Amino acid sequence: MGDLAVHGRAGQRRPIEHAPSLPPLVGDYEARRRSFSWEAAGAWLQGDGEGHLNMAHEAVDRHAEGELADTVAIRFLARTAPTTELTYAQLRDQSDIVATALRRLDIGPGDGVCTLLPRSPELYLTVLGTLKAGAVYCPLFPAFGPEPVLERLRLGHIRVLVTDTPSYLRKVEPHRDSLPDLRHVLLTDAEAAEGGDGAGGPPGTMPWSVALGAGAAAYDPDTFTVAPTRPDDPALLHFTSGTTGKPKGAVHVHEAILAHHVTAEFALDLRPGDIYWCTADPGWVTGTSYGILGPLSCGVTIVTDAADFDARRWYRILQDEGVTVFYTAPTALRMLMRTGVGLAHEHAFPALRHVVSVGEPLNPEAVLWGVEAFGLPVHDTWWQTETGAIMVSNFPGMPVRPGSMGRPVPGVVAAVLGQGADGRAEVTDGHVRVLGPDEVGELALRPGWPSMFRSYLDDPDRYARAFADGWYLSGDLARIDADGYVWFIGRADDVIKSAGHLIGPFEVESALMEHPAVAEVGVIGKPDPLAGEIVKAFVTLKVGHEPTPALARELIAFGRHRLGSVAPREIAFDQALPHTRSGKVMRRLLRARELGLPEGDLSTVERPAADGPEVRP
Ligand code: 6R9
Repeated sequence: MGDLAVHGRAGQRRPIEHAPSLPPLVGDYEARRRSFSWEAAGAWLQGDGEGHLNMAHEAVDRHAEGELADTVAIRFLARTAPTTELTYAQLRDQSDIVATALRRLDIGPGDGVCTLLPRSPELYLTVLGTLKAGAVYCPLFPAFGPEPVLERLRLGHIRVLVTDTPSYLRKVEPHRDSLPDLRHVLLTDAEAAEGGDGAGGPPGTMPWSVALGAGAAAYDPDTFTVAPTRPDDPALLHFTSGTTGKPKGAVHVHEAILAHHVTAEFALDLRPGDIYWCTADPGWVTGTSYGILGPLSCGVTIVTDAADFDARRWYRILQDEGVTVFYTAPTALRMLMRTGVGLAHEHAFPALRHVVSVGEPLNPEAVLWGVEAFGLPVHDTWWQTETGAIMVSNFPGMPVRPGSMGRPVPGVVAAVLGQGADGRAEVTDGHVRVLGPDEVGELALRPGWPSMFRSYLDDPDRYARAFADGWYLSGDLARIDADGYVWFIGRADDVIKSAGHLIGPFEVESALMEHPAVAEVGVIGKPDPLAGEIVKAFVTLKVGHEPTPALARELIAFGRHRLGSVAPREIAFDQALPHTRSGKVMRRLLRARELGLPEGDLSTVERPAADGPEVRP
């Protein structure tokens, strides 16, 4: 697919009353790329002048004294309660108080602090307070069941958990004895008991309000100091689930904030004055890097919503809050698409300037739907828990190539490496093969950006295996075209080998997505005596379409017409596909279920696949 010329709002289908007043920041990508160095970009960091650097200072405190002091840093939309706000100055003071409260609980450098919370003021304050105390912040998906919670609390040697009473009682309390490292549980909804001295709530817990009250009483703004952390001291711990085995804890350090900042500016186009909405779950790496730290470092106003997905509510937020930059994920976009573009057109988004996506392949169909719904193409970004920040992006102002993830962030070197038999990069005598334009192999990056993970917690071997010959190996297959655009093929684990062809699931899924009845697709390889594997597609339908054998036949013909021999041979209709909590279609699980294999680690599954009727033509 060719370039989509997107400069400003030219070519949109709907009239927009207000032209955008801000030209994109990146401007000339080539010039930015040539002149960029991390060292020079580091001049943005304030530090304390003595070699110390703390993320929370760079994200918040640096704005709390100057022109942005009274700017709203975060607007909290609640399900039913009224909206609340914190300015940059208030966010600084309140996170100082949380840091003071944590210190009073004897929490300091290196200690792990977890949240098991929905998007709420307590979550944001815990993140910043933890960093200010020099401790390490670790988010958990609020919808996690007991097992993944306990496993991560144990693996992370977590000392403090901030959560609410129902979550605590159900997920943690019955196993508290097996968590010797867990010293404090702070409950955001518990009340202090009458005449309380910290009591209230279940035994072994403390109301958040009591801990905070003690912090507030001890807090002196004149003498408070942010922990003097070093640039490479641990700051964040993000668990990412392997396809099998135990979750990996990727450790990030304080200087990562420079990459969060630079990429939030380059790829998300953020600057003071922006109203920014990131829909990522706070338990996911995106929720931290671009739900909190990156955008605050740019001095924007963040909008957060505590409610679950609801298409009408989302359009209303975009419209009524005057959102200028919207960062979301392909599943969310497909859920919007499923309700039809008419609902989008009942609203107006004159303030919206940039719509961005992350987390899994963005089908060309979704890019173009953005033009229809918002008057803006969706811009894709690619990165991983391990990279900590966006590595590849369709930059604002650069022609978007629908289906491509874009080009490397200035300061990041990407390459595609030749594959061995297992689909991963082949290492011969310690060396890898760097492939040429359009050749398919494993996507690799030259380490050297500040948000690179520095270890997998307690697992040095696994960390070592992520590198070869000076490259970080992503585990994704891709190709890079002659103009430097990176095209996603699939996870190395998900690629299908059929009759001698290597088939990337993304290409097949994108082709089927162009059929008007299709809402979402996941494809897998199913063993076949003749071809090795054949492609099987699991399809959910848009509102108003019925799963019939005739439609299955039509989809197969549609796929064959577009894709030829790599088209799916079997179609199954499902009510819903299994997703991870960060919105990725779990092809591994579709395959395991299809083949009756063990399902492996399911801790991050968002919802089980409904046993929808399977229809074979
Ligand atoms: C931020 C995040 C990383 C994996 C990554 C890849 C997939 C992410 C993508 C994408 C295609 C994109 N992925 N962005 N695939 N196009 N734009 O997602 O981190 O949860 O660790 O997942 O997600 O497979 O390797 P994480």
